[in-house]
Amino acid sequence: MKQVGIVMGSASDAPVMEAAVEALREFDVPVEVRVLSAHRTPDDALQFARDAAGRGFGVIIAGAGGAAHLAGVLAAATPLPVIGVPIAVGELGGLDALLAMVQMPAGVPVATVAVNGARNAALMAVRMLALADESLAGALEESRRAMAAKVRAADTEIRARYAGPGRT
Ligand code: RP5
Repeated sequence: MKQVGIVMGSASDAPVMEAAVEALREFDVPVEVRVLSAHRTPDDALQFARDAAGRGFGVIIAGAGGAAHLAGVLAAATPLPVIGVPIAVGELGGLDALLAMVQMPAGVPVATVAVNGARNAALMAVRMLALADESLAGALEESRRAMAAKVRAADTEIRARYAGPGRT
């Protein structure tokens, strides 16, 4: 199975990005987790992106906060899909990172998820890999069924909790 690269701009991003690692582990998708900074170690970031397809990666997830250029820089140097996770740090609460990631120029796409949306980034990566992996597609369907079952159980519980006479 293709692996997923989970890249973050700083070790301080790890508490947010761990949700992506966890979600991918739920699906037994192999991951490599790195700290590579578009600003502090740009050569390392570019080298990782250039080598990624040849090393068996299928998708790269990139999380960064503030002036978040990491996902865009990686996307510039690889044909692989790059999913960006804007991380909430500092005075602007993640809006800075969200806008930096989502406003990519035409020709270099970054699929940006919500601020701190690392789990959804991982689930998007699973959906991408599942297109060419039947067993992963089956696991994804099972997980979607389990999620729906949980919501239905919550619906049953909430309906029972608030059932009773009321004004019509
Ligand atoms: C970004 O700056 C990193 O992705 C991180 O979110 C933020 C702060 O980094 P540190 O100063 O904590 O290393 O490049």
